Amino acid sequence: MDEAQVAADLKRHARLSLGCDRLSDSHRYLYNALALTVRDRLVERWRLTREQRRHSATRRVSYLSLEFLMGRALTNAVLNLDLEQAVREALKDYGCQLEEVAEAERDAGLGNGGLGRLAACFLDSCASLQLPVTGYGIRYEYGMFHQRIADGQQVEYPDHWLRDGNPWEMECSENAVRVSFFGRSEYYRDRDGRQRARWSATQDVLAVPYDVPIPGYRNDTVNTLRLWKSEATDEFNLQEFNAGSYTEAVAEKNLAEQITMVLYPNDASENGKELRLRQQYFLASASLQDVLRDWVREHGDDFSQFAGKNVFQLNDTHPTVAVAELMRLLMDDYLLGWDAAWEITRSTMAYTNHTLLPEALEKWSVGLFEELLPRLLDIIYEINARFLALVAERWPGDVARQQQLSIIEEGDHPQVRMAHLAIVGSYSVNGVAALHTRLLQQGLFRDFYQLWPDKFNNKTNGVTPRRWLAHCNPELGELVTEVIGDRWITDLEDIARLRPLADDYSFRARWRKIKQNNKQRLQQLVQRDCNVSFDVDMLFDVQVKRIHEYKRQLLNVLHIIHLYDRVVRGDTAGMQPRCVLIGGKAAPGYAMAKTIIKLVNNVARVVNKDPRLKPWLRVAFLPNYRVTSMEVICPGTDLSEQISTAGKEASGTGNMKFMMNGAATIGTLDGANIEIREAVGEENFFLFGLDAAAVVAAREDYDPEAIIAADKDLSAVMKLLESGHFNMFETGIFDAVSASIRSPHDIWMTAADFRSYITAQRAAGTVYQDRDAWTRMSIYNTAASGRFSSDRTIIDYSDDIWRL
Ligand code: GL4
Repeated sequence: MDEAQVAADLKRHARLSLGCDRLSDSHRYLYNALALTVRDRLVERWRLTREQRRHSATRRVSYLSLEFLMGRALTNAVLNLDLEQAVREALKDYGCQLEEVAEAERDAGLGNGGLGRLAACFLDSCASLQLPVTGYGIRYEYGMFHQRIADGQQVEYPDHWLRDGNPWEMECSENAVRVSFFGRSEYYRDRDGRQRARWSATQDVLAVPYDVPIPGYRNDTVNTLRLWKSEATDEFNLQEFNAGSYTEAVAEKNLAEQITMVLYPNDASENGKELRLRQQYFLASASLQDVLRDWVREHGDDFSQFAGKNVFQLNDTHPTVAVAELMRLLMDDYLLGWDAAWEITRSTMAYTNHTLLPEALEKWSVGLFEELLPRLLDIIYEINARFLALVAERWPGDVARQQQLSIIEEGDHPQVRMAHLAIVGSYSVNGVAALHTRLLQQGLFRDFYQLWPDKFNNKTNGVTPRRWLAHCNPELGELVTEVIGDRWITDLEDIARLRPLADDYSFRARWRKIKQNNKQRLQQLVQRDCNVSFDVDMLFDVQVKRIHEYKRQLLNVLHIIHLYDRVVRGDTAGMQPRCVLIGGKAAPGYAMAKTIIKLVNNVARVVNKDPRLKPWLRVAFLPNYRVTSMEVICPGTDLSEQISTAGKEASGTGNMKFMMNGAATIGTLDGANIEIREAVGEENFFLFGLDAAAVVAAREDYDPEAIIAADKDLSAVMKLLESGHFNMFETGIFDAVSASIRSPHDIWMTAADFRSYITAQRAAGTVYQDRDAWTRMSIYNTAASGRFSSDRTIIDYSDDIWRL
């Protein structure tokens, strides 16, 4: 029945909503008409979900994140609403495939990488589990930059993703709130003689919410992602207007609107720009005001039950100024005393840490805070004074400990340590994989752990099996459903029932056929975007993720050069032919990461143009890696590269997507790799390298020159790299790369893991040559991926932290 209705709605939206006469002329119009058609089916469920929540007594969660890497919405909504049949039928009238129409949608790239995509997977899981969780984020006008490769080098282009309109957002101007900046704190006594504060002479901007529907999987629940856009307030113009400068007043609009103009493209490194702090405060303040306003609407100014009914989950330190902002709102606006406000704050805030890298730990200069957010700084000082009194009680006379723990880092340029503010101000601190949480407890946050052991907990990451299996790998999904039923889609542990089928010859043959089809799709993508010909009979070896030294794309390149060297020397006995794909963006200011991209491209060019290499090795760098490319990449991958220096990758989530789609992993004992290996069994995982403890120990007397000298393969690789073989008319461009490998201070320890990496790669190649053995391993990987569903992660958050 819905088939006819979908077709009719499509036609109606084309005519009445879009004013378009000939839909079939453009996929863009068809996409928009289809998006509106699907959206219609969301809005009523959305209203009902909100309605139900209003009358329910449960706690609600606000997930605060500067990043939500959503990717495309249309196909996701079609899957979750079970509209595929109807939509395909309706599109026949236009001679169109759903896949083609879906291509017209631009990725919502409001995030950098793993951290932002995790937030997106969490939203899908919360809606699918029908949990009352609202995402709060920023509606960046420009998302993650578009990457092109020119002459082997990354070039960034702005991502104006909203240019053609966004059918998935609903502006709610009636719910706009004001956010203040600058000005000063004022203290006064109220009528009862109580000391109070207010923030005066501020410059305000408006935060206007845009709501995005988040459909659960076939359960009629539609949750909300609320994204804030900054706009100028009206009185701005008025003041200036009266002063006779109307145009200048209108120009002020720009200043206010700058706040949400662009996503900062740094992953796992801070950049300390003032505008970034404005974004953080803007998000925190607008979101908290929104929740408090709702509360007051229902309960008046009685906050006694507030903490029992609300949680704010802070996605890394980025929104952590929320700790101080909640104090301010409760005290200055709602007139609570310090103790009552603090009790509410420290029992509603929960903090997730996503990295141990020191360069990513946010600190803001006290001077900047004082100017931009003076009232907030007062509150932070007071929180710190009371906290340090506690520290002094616990460790009397231990001044060093006070300095280490203090929220304020003293010195010539005092700084606010956002992680310390987050830990002090919240009731839960979690890491994102078992090893990562252990390292937080024993290393970075050791003193805090001693003080409050019960605050700390682990929540191993996960990814949504809807997007990352059912949607992106429909053939495999259908095979799985055929043999074990479709329960896995909402309860991924059930996929373990696949395991015995690895012994079934004909099942393996079908599994293999699907992998071949998916490799073909990937081969086409590589042909189109890289102009490199991959061969689906070769092993597809893939590393896609942000380019970062700790992720060691460089180690991968050394392996490629080693294979090249072997082929050129004629040492190909037992060698497995491979296609190596590398993709990812470098932060625009990260010179070494950009050099690594250039190196991959130069090596690829030398390899691909040499006819001797053609039967053995092909290499491509995929430009503009994003959510939508991963949807083609992970189903078509044989071998997943998870080769970070142990102790550096907090969790990883790409590793989980690959595993779910039947790739084997070559990896270090880092992040969630450890748990992946435990789940699939060590015989089905290509392990190499130093573990986290050994990395720390080896650093003491690390001597890469000696390692290189003692390893003739590595010597040969370094020689090729340093001979200019890959940079003929570009003298010296890779000097920094080879110098870093040779440096005793190379904290990424690339040379240390070279030999065991090469050995593990060989082992993978050998297993691949045994088709049945490899297919078994592939099936075992998918079958063991149950634990890595974000549904499991969210159930853990819900049980232990949110207590929903
Ligand atoms: C990250 C980690 O680097 C990554 O390992 C993890 O999977 C992800 C989600 O928890 O968070 N931290 C930062 S910062 N960026 C990330 O992607």
